[in-house]
Amino acid sequence: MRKTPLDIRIVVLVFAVGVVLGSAIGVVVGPTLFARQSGSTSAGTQRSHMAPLTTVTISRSQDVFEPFILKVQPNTTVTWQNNDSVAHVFITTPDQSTFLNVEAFSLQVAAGGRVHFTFKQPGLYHYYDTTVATWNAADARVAAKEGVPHFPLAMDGVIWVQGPISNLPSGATNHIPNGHDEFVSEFIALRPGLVAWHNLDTDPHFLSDVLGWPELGNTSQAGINPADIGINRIDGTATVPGGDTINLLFSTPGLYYYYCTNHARINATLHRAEALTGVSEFPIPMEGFVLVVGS
Ligand SMILES: [Cu+2]
Repeated sequence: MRKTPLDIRIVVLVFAVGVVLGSAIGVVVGPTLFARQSGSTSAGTQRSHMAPLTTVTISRSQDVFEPFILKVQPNTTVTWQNNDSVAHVFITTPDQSTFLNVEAFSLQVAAGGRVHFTFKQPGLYHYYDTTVATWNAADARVAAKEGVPHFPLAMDGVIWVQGPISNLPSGATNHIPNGHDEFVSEFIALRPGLVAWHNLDTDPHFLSDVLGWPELGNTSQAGINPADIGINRIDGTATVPGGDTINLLFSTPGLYYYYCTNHARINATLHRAEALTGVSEFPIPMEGFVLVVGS
């Protein structure tokens, strides 16, 4: 027991020496190398289960971002590691709001290379690869180009920067347009409260969690699908005059990723919803996100 204060003093001394040496090296080698050095450190430490995950991987010949959803804290530098044999170009979607794509980015990463972006503002960032996916402006969705390895899954991804967002409502609505197998808003954000989904389509639609989140067993990813929303049926106009509405209470803050079990299925390897053949918006999956931000 008596050894403890001594150990702390040694740790403090070692830490102080490290800080002094570190700043000296930083001054000598200059900011460019220093920045690159910190980037490779974060990529290296993410192998540990306890370190926050900050890297998105592009595997060879897959044309998907892994993980599909990455949660980070503000001021985190995210690295995209391109293990593919071709370059990739990816940008945020044109969809912008107070919580979505607050800081737009456009990045390019060479084959075998890596690229970084530092996220300062809390919110959601939805991005896609412009060479193997397109932006469908009518649906405001990313769509996969035919022939990609995981078709109908598109090469898109979501970065969730956790933190407070001002002026969020305490309730929200979404609906399913008549004749469309999709939710009109892909992304919704609110303080803990009710979200109402109204079905203006003829046939029934369902809401359910996409299973498998948080993936990777890394505690830094906790908060993605923090509570089970169950399987919720919303009857269409063929059954209920005017279509049915369901209200779901989101009391636990987090990012909820859901899909319609009637018009999409879960890809268990990538933990994503993929469109079923024959649905109206194919290859766009009937999926959506609800961001619940606590105070
Ligand atoms: Cu549906």
